[in-house]
Amino acid sequence: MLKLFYSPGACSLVPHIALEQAGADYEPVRVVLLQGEHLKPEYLAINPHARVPALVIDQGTITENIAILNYIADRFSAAGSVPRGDAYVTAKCNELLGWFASTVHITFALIWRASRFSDEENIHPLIQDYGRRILVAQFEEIEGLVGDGWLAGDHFSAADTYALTFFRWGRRIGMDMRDYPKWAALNQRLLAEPSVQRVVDIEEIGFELFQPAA
Ligand SMILES: N[C@@H](CCC(=O)N[C@@H](CS)C(=O)NCC(=O)O)C(=O)O
Repeated sequence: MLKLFYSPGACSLVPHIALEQAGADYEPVRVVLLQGEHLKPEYLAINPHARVPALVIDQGTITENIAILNYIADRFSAAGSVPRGDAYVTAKCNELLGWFASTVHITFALIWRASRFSDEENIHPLIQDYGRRILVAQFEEIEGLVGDGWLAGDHFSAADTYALTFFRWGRRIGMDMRDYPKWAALNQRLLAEPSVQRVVDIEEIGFELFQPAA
């Protein structure tokens, strides 16, 4: 059976929803980042980079969200991960995932993990402040990408659920998410999906931080 190592509300939410949407036979294994469980030897044996998500399959372990999501897409041929069947739509979804993982996610690291960018503690507030400023521009870009449907293709994909995850993180750092009404509406469409509801329940992360109120 597959095992997905996740932390509640972390970017592992994205493959968690993809597995649930695919109807996969998998075991969700909780690794609570706030309690430092990802730094313990047991978890470092699974992912030496000390990050979630990690997906353990029969052949070995897959880390890195984009690799995991493309594996889920190929293995299950189901919606909710990376669309298959139209090479352009597949590429557009991966394009968004690449930007999210390499840029927007890293902006949150500037805010939450400033020590990763400098060991001089006195400049950490500057790094965090810079992160907050560039995040506004990135969030505006996400808002501009959202239409009436989904971000890539005619069904929700990992691009949508990654954006859902960022929205919640925006609330966590106190951003006024009322500035992004189209994105909030995208969240509502996602939260109406039974697979998304099930994962919110499994991870026990509640619905309120997905709502726009500041
Ligand atoms: N490049 C990795 C990054 C994963 C990542 O940073 N995950 C976060 C949770 S959202 C994490 O495990 N953070 C632990 C830490 O920063 O110590 C990926 O895309 O999978």
